[in-house]
Amino acid sequence: MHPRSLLLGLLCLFNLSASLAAAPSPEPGTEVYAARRAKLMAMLPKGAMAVLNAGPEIDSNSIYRPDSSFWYLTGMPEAQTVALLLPDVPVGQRYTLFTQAKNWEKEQWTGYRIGQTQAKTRYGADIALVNDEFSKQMLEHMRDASSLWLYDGGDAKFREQVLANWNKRASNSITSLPVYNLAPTIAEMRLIKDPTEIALLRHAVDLSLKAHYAALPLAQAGAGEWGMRAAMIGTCLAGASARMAYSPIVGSGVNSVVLHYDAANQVLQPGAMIVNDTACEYGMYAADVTRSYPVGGKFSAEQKAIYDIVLAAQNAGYAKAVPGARMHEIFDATVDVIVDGLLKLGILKGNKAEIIAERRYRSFYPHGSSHWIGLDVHDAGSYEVARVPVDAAPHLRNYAPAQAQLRAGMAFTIEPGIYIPADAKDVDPKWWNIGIRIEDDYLVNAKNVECLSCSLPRAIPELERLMRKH
Ligand SMILES: [Mn+2]
Repeated sequence: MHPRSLLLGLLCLFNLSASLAAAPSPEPGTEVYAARRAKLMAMLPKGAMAVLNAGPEIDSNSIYRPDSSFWYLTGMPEAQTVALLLPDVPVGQRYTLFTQAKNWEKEQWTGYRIGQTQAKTRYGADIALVNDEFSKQMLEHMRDASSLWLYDGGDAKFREQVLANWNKRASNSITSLPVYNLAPTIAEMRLIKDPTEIALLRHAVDLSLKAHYAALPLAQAGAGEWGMRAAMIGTCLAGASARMAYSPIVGSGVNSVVLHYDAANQVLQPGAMIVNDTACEYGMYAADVTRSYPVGGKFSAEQKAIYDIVLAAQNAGYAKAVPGARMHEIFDATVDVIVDGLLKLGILKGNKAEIIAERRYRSFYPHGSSHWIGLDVHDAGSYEVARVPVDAAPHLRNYAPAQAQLRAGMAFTIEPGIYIPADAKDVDPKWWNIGIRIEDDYLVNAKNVECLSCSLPRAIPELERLMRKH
């Protein structure tokens, strides 16, 4: 290697690591959350009262993660927190946080609690009370409220308690006292990412690419799926991820055709196809990135033939992804390319229009092309599904006829795939156990749609080169 190219290479490495320096994931300022709450409160009718729960502690074995919509409006990381929003009371009294009481004897075991002082100074609450106060306060404010907007964060017990009290009051009222689920309203806000969110999402994607680079050279015969998984988790956590964006999928051979295989306990067999669908969470934001390549890094003719179709499908989807485009146009474009390609290889047989109308491609392409990303890997926000037969399969209800139009600030994936299981009916065995998915993350800007993750190579020669580097 020429000394200058070595130097350039080192500089590139340095820049990559400098831009992803292992800083603790940032806390956006209280003004960011205050602005979101103000926007939400402006949408609520006069006399509304909104109650939000941070969500239950599900797993004592991992770091507590508050519900995404709760976080979106509060930035509060602590369990057993409830937020009360009263849009019509004077400024300075509209936002109450109910949090755990400070208690050193308990904190010594399970960690410092935020407490009521910091709930105000660090998290912007107008009023901060211990969570034991919630029931009493709730009843008091219910007397003045004319509608209830509830977000339970997945805590069914909380929902029942709040609803029981509201319904008791409503049943004794001569005017109607409606109760609404707040989730769709917050979801529509979350669909359009603000600059703070976009910065965090970009970082989550960049860190995820670093994880993929770490895994590529480990795809060697005799090694384990777990080694690739471990390298990626290690990269994410070393980059200050609190957790992965989702359970990593590193499936080789027979597991490459299983969409959500996450055991990662098989030995890599020479030449077997690997689907690696792994990404980091950063600052609560989830990336979602998939690359597929064979163990040892040399594509067979059959693997290459399928790979080229999937890559062409993804590019065709991206070509449709312009501001104003409807979500289903992306999916339709991927289906068109995949059906053409599989017909040409003789894996699908028959008439193209019939195959598409009967959705027979689903034997090999059983999922949608796209979903929103953000605080959740399958992020909140409607796809504006229309014209769906009542008996349609769930994935069709979710994706295929999605009328949602791409608007600036939306973030989503394009992830076509082809999966040919062993014993696939009427399919030449040479195609069996080839599973390939290519998934990238996209951001809608004012005038274009930007691929955030496409610097991670997708072309076969580049992938082969990266895997040989070992
Ligand atoms: Mn995905």
